[in-house]
Amino acid sequence: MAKFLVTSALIYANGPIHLGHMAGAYLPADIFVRFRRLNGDDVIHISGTDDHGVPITIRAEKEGVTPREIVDRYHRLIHDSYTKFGISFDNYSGTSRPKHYEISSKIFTDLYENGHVLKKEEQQFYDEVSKRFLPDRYVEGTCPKCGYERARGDQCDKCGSLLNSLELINPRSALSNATPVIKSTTHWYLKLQDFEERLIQWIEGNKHWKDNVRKFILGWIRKEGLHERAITRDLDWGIPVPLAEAINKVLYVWFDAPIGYISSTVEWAERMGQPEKWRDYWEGKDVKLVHFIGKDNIPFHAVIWPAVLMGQNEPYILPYDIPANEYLTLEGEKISTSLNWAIWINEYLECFPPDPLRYFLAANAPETKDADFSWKSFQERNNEELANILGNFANRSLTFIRNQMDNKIPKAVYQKAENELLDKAKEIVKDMTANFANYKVREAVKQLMDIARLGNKYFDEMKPWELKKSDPARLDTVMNACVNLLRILSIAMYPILPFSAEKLWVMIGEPGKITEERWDTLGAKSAQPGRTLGELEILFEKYDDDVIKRETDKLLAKSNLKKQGETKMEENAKTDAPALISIDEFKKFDIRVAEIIHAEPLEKSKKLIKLKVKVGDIEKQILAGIKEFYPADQLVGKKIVILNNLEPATLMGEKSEGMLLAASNGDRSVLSLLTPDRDMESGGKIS
Ligand code: B3M
Ligand code: ZN
Repeated sequence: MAKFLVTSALIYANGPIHLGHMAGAYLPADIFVRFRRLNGDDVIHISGTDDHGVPITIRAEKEGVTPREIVDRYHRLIHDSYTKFGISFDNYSGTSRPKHYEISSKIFTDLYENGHVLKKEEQQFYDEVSKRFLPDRYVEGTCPKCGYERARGDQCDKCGSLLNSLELINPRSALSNATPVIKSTTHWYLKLQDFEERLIQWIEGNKHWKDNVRKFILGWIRKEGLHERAITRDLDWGIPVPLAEAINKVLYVWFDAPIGYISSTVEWAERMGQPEKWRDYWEGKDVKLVHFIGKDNIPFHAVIWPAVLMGQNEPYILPYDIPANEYLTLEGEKISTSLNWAIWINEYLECFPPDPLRYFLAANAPETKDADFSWKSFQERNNEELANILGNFANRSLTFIRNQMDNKIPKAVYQKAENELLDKAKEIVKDMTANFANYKVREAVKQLMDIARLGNKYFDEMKPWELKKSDPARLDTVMNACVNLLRILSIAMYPILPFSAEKLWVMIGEPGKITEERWDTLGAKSAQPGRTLGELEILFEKYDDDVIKRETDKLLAKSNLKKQGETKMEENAKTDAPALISIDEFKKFDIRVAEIIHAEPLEKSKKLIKLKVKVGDIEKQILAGIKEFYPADQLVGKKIVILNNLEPATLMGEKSEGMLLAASNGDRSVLSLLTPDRDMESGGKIS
């Protein structure tokens, strides 16, 4: 059993949360902790809102309310979205609570007393219209590193550089739009250079970090260097700098925000009635501290925050891992809150359950490179994977037991097929362990579907509807195996699809809770024969085109992106729709009934079967990629449908003089040859 302190980034309490946030940090964190808990590890998941900084005060000024009102409103909304989306925090706090002020002041004081803080007079932008200094996002301008025109005073969103606002080209005040003047003011700086050697050694030693994080941060240090950085600001919203001479100065939001991880853990310990218990985690040498964040937060978590921790008197541990994700785009475009090009989680949840989106974001997680969300691919993943594969296996198995077997789990005498089926599933689950442990959720999703596919294949091969008459004892065994496979599936899907997993658990008649199960002993227990199944429900609803169109229309209607021209989504819609053809074009296709007179698998190929067919009086050879779906010897005598006038081709040294027509479902797990509905002569024309 290992011990984990898992944190998710403290999101600014200045607006609702969107699916990019979810994909970047919160969902991967939740999947990880749910897996860890099932694995029997000691884990707490800590987060909260980031209540300070310019993002909050700008919003408050725009609305003419206090920062407190903004923070309270969005803290509630954000927390509610997480809860409904199934993000399972052990504690959710906020950085404007008194405990956080106390701890942050102490952390600043330690650094100060240990000589790591420097006081300096510096030049800063000042807005003469609003009569204020302009920290961070109060100034915008062109990024000196990459030329992006909407860089903010503290950071460029385009290239990720941390900036000093004075470096901005063409600066303008976000308050009045005026060009600011430069004035001097006093600030306190954290001397990052004091920690240079330790930091670099530490980062270089963290070979287990994801490449995108470790390489990024080493490159960042090389480029930016480690020098002093201002950790105070001229603002009236924030934690007052705990020095008598610091008047009207607050701690920089990025200084106090990560301290929120500690104060939220302290709050948790107090809530547990064991106020010192937070030390077991923050000071436990055996504890793995894992920060889930988005890519733009890497320098703060991998350099500045560890430096702050290194400068403390308390024996805090350093981060063990920082599995930052890349970005998620939306319909091919960068998510933008200012242009309202985003899907807000609270709005999504008004129309859909959480699991389909959890599934999509897990299957398309931006783990090592950017990934995209589109409503169309959401529909495909939901309908073709969740509903057609996973949901379908559960539904057909449990419906059969309900309708044909008294709704009770039958007893079993397993034969080779059942042992193989369940062993294979357990083998896959074992492989999933390493993927969950290494934040490779995309891989885990594929494996989950593989288990469900095994189930469907077994069901198809065993043909329970035939066994009902021919061999009722065998039928008992088969359906018992299906329930046991569903039992394994429920546990395996729980980290990603917790709501559906719990539903399925009840449907297969399990009396306890999934969370009482253990990942490592999964499959050692089995479904109790004789137990009655729970009420059957549809696990995953399918979404038809109307629903998806409603959502894309909604997205376009509320966004300002459209005003800037056609979106990629609209362009794609044009090219995606199959082009219309005329009846004359269709007439060019010579489609005919053909009779298979000979079939043999092509040795050298995994997919191809060599067919001899008769089309009227003519015999021809066709190579068909159906080996995985039909044994060659069952094909002879079948009447099929072919495209007769396809240009001949040579495949693997064999000629092919036509194409057989077949239907397949989206993931090609099932393929079905088209055959005429009535007996037809070969050569019959199809029109
Ligand atoms: N609030 C930035 C963000 O929301 C910042 C993260 C703080 S994590 C300690 O992306
Ligand atoms: Zn830039």
